[in-house]
Amino acid sequence: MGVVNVTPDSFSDGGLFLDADAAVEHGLRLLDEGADILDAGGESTRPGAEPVSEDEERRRVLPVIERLAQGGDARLSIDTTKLGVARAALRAGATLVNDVSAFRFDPGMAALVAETGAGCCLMHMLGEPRTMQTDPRYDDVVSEVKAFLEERLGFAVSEGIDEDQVWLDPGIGFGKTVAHNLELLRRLEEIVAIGRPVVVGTSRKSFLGKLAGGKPEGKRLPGTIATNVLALERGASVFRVHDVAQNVDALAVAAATFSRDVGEGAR
Ligand code: HH2
Repeated sequence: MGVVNVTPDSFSDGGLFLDADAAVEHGLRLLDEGADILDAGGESTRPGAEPVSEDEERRRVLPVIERLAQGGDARLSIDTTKLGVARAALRAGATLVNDVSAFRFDPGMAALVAETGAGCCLMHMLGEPRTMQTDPRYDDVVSEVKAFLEERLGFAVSEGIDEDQVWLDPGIGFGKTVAHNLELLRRLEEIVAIGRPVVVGTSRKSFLGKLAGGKPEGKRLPGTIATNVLALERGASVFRVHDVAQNVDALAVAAATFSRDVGEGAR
């Protein structure tokens, strides 16, 4: 899943693709690099981010989704917590709603997903973006995230969403310390055991910088790849990344190794 941030303030690429032409061009490049899904978002969820109005969010993402949808066979995902934005994006050609609040901020989102037959990704976050990194605490982060995701999956199904349409995400970096993120990755199998495809989003996140001696966003690709390979081995299915080409190569090699398929080149 390639990230298309149509925002001025995303933590690693804010302002680069705010213009619709630049965002579409970026999306097409990510597809060319091997992305199967493009995840377009018009509101940053970085720690401390200020909320964006619905009108502004629609203005940013809709032209991008409309134009990418005309392009052909890419699966388009809308990264939003707002019902109005999700509805407009699904009409414009998106088929997946990536809601980092897991339908908590707007419970009506579940009915929309049910009605349209879209897919959804439900992610764990502690509270909300403005405050989530203020001293996050858990007794057992993995059990608590797992219980949250099971409860949200139950809510989605009770609202009429086909269980097969639901993906789950432990929400790396969303109200978690470095130790919490590492524990979630180390014990990812426990989240996978819920039985739905698991999405992981470690790409360029700050814990990778901290673990590598204080690297800035642009230098966190090696850390991103390390976590994605590990997550693949522990059963993750979808990898949300900014740097598609490099992650695709790393995951292809890792996947071939895990299945002991040496591939044509090595025979
Ligand atoms: N992370 C971000 C945004 N959306 N969605 C899912 N499902 N999982 C994630 O881990 C996730 C997400 C944060 O990354 P980014 O979009 O690059 O930053 P920003 O929120 O600042 O735009």
